[in-house]
Formats: sequence, structure tokens, C-alpha cells
Amino acid sequence: TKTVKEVLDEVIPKKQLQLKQLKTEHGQAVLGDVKVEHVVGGMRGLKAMLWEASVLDPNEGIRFHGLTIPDCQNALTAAPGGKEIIAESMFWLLLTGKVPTEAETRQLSRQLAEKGDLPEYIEKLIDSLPPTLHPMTQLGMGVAALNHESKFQEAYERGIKKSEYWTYALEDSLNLLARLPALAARIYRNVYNPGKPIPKINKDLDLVGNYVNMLGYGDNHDLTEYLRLYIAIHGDHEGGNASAHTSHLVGSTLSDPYLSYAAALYALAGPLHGLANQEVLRWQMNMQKELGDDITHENIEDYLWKTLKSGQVVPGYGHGVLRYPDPRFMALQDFCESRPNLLADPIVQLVKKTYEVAPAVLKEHGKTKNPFPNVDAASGCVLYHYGLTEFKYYTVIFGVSRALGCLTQYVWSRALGLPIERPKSLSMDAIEKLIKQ
Ligand code: NMX
Ligand code: MLT
Repeated sequence: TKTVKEVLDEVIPKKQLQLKQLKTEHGQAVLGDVKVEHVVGGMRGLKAMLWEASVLDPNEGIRFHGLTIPDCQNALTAAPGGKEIIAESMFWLLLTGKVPTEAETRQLSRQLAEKGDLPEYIEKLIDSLPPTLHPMTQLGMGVAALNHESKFQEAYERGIKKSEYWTYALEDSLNLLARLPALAARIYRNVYNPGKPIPKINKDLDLVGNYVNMLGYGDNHDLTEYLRLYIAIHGDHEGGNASAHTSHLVGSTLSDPYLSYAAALYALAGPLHGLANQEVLRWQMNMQKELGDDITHENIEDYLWKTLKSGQVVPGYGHGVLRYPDPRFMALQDFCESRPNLLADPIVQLVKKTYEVAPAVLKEHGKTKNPFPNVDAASGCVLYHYGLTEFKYYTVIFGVSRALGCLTQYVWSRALGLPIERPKSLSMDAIEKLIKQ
């Protein structure tokens, strides 16, 4: 059984060669035009970043190294006694481009579990924060402060060769990934269950199994399975999304993996990005309160129009790239479809019924380029059903997950020797001058 580092030792030289050939043989090839609409429109659709682990197709959604979510559900190892993809097998796939064997997956689980305890200074830092501080702010602070342990930063200061960067980046990435569950669980405990003891990490359990245990829901097999799936499929969504792009930019300055991921978390904490999962539940609960037992398609339609006419976005709908229902939304809906107790839950029903109405309303409204649900439309209601009702915490779970993709690219960016990101900006006057030329 190989370690993830040994597999990377084999695949990195091939990718380095591929990049060299792209640069030397195709450096001047054109991938698209840069239009004024790109510069003033959030660079939507502009092909301007290298990102290895996944590519997003507007219609079929995400593929991780070519594999769709159902492909991953078939190919990747589940936890003993479970069926869903686990974070370790997804991380291995993202990082190496290869489907890990069961033995490789289990070995990575153990490696992470052994590194999972928080240093005491981090516990003290998190315990000192006011419980009213948003859990995402706390998570970013904890991740940034973990850079006290950064092997990458230590090695850089010592003076290492560029070709060695990736090995330290990998070490930091594994350490950070291992510690995220304990950090995220401590925040949950402090904010919602002060004083409650947190179970110790079980070395025989997978990363998410331990996370759910530390959150206090370890005896709930269905919730554990749901979170395994959730964390695996939120892991990466190509490079241009705001959190991945942020970590890529910050990492390109050779800021260490901890700081670059902390930056990503603060992009994830915006309501147009990861915080939408908190907003969806708030919005759906308000809808439920207002409609009471009278939940019909017509009433939902009226509620949607009320939201739109008040100038707000419908959270969980629309997307910067996708133009069809998000396959991650579909995978989470499928999880519910196979469980009658979940399907019977009023909030799960409300999310389902909203999906039956919202696309037509958003089409008629005529603004969004994508009237379909994104992953956030579905992710919170299942957590709510299982008793994880504190929706201000939901984006933290996304934050545990997105590390899989961001840290993968961090390692690859260093292995490929990618340069600092520094696009050219223009003022409006400068744009006009260029147009006239
Ligand atoms: N409800 C109402 N209006 C919308 C929605 C929506 N769900 N989505 C887009 N629009 C509007 C958008 O605000 C813009 O209006 P204006 O011209 O007045 O600025 C117009 O439609 C065109 O926007 P698009 O080009 O379709 O979308 P864009 O790529 O700019 O933004 C999102 C993508 C995801 C930010 C946007 O669809 C949105 O705000 N959705 C709701 C929030 C959400 O669910 N975010 C989660 C994304 C997934 N994630 O996990 O990160
Ligand atoms: C994501 O998972 O990052 C979101 O769907 C947003 C995006 O891809 O732009």
C-alpha cells in the first residue's frame, strides 16, 4: 500500500512535463477573448486560471478528475458499515487523480486521525472567543493561528529549493485537514453546548465519522452518512469559485497553506457563496412560519415573488457557471428520496416543493441566467431534520469540506512552480482609451 506522498512522487513529474510542453509549445494559443463585459462583470466565463482537481460543465455539473458524483459514489471507498463517499477517498482522488484502494483510504484515515488533536494554544484561543462571534469568523481565526505549526513557512525561512516546496505544502495540508474536525467541533461546542465534553478522536474512524462524534451526533448513523456525502461533494468546484480562487491567490504569494485557507474561509462566509446554506434555511423557515399549514404551490409562488419584489435574491438558486440543476443538489435530494423519515419531514418537503415552483418563477422574473437550485438549496434541511438546527453553523461544515479542493491545488501549485497571481487591472478611462485605439 502506497502513501499519498508516494503516489504524488510518481504523478508530479508527468504533470510538470505536461505544463512545460503547454508553455513551450502552446504558450501563444488563444483560449478566448477578453471583453469589457469580463472586466466589469466579475470575470464570469473568462478562462484565466489553472486548476487541476475538477472542471465544471455548465450543464452536467462537476467532474472530479473526470468522474461525476455518481461515478465517485460507485468507485470511492465508503466507511465500514456505510455507503457514502468519505472525505479521505475524495481527497486522495483530488490530489493524485487516482481512485484509492480501500487499504490506501483506510491508511489515510488513520494518518489523519493520528494528527487530529488541536494544540493547546488553539483550544485556548477558541475558548477565549465570545460565543456570539459568528462560527465562520472563529473557524478562520483558528485555521490562521494553526500556521504557528507551518512546516512550509519554517522550511521557507530556512531556505529550501523551489522543487521541495510541495512536500512541505503536503505536510501542512495533511495536518490542517486532520485538525479541522476538532477545531470545527470545538467551535460548535463552545457556541451551542458550553461545557459539554468533546469525545476523543477514535483512531479507527474516518475523518467525518470523528467530526460527527465530536459534534455530539456520533450515534446517528444517517446523519454521519449524510455528512460524509456532504463533505465529499462540497470538496471542490473547480478553481474560479470565490473561496478556491481566494486560496489560490493568497497561496501564490507563498503564504502558507493555513493562511491561504483561512482567507478562503472568509470568502466562503459571504451570503452569495457558502453562507447561502445558512440563508436558505432562514428563508425557508420564514416561509414556513408565514404560510403555516397552508403550503401549496401557489402560496410558495407568492412567497417567491415577495422575496424577488423586495429586491432580495432567492438563496440557493442561480449560479456563476451552472445552467442546470446542480448535481450536488440532486445527490442530496436522492439521499432524502431513499429515506421515508426524511421525506416526511415538513422542512424537507418545503425544500422539495420550492424546487417544483422556483425555476419557473425565476425564469419569469428574467434576471438570473440560471433559474435552478445550487447545492445550498438542499444541504441545510437534512441537517435540520437530524437535530443540527443551528443554521449559523452550516457554513462551517462547508468550510471543513472545501479544504479538500483548496489544499489539493495548493500542493499542485507549488509542485508546478506556478507564479504569483497578478492580473492587469484597468480604470474605466483606460478601458475607453483601449477601445478607441
Ligand atoms: N434570485 C434573484 N436574483 C438572482 C438570483 C437569485 N437566486 N441569482 C441571480 N440573480 C440576479 C443577480 O442578482 C443579477 O441581478 P442584477 O443584474 O440586478 O445584478 C442577475 O440575476 C444576473 O445574475 P447571474 O449572472 O445569473 O448570476 P451571477 O453569476 O452574477 O451570481 C450567484 C451567481 C450564485 C451569486 C447568484 O445566482 C445568487 O446571488 N444566488 C443566490 C445566492 C446563492 O444561492 N449563492 C450560493 C452559490 C453556491 N455556493 O455554494 O456558493
Ligand atoms: C461552489 O461550490 O463553490 C459554489 O457552487 C460556487 C461556485 O462554484 O461558483
